[in-house]
Amino acid sequence: MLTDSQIKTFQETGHLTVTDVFDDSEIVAALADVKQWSEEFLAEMPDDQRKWYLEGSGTAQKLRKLDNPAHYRDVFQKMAKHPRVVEMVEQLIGEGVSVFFSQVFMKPPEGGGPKPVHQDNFYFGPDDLNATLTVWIALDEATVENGCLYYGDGSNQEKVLEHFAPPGEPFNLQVPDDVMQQFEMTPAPVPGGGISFHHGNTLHQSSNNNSQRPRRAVAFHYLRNGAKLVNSGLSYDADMNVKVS
Ligand SMILES: O=C(O)CCC(=O)C(=O)O
Repeated sequence: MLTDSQIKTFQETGHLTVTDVFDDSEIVAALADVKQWSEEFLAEMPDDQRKWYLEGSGTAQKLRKLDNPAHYRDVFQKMAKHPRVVEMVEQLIGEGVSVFFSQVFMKPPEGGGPKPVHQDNFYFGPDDLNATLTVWIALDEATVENGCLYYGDGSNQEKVLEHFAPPGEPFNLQVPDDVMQQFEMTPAPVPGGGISFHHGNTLHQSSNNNSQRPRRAVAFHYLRNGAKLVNSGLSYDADMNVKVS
């Protein structure tokens, strides 16, 4: 359960870190599943999806993400429905929630590239900007060296800003440089098994993995039941929705 002071921090800064939510055995099971799923996915991936899911070039190409773990994989569905997580999510966006989209983000050692500065609500386009919440769970310890998230404190109080996608990268929606420079981005390291929560309007990014260690994380994107995605920057498949409470 979140304290009043944690809820205040979330409301003021647009994000909140909570450590020690998942224990070692839960994280080990999640990482084993990521490994198995990645191998299956790579073996079956159609050519037209390579650009979306792989990064790097030639033989150094690496899987950068897996979509909808909360829908496809039992271990992740269990994490998304973990009573402690659901209680905290409901404290932040209200009772009765679903996960409409989820992603495993991978940054391999000395190879995982950056995620540019963006607001999730530009991607999602909800009719109520306070009805979405991202729960980002560190599967490895996330540090400045291996590519933790950075946040623009207080940017949750901004409107949804204009974003653009660089040529050939429709998945990398981002705010223009002059807008980005108006916000100081501060790192939010998270120990393995901890959570970084962020509001849909909070500007955030992650940097390269410059370390010898992987940086893997799962993000569950919750929506309060009854709210709708009406103006999404990308499309979200309603069949992937997982009702949580
Ligand atoms: O894990 C990352 O590097 C990016 C995560 C992100 O943008 C998100 O969870 O909204």
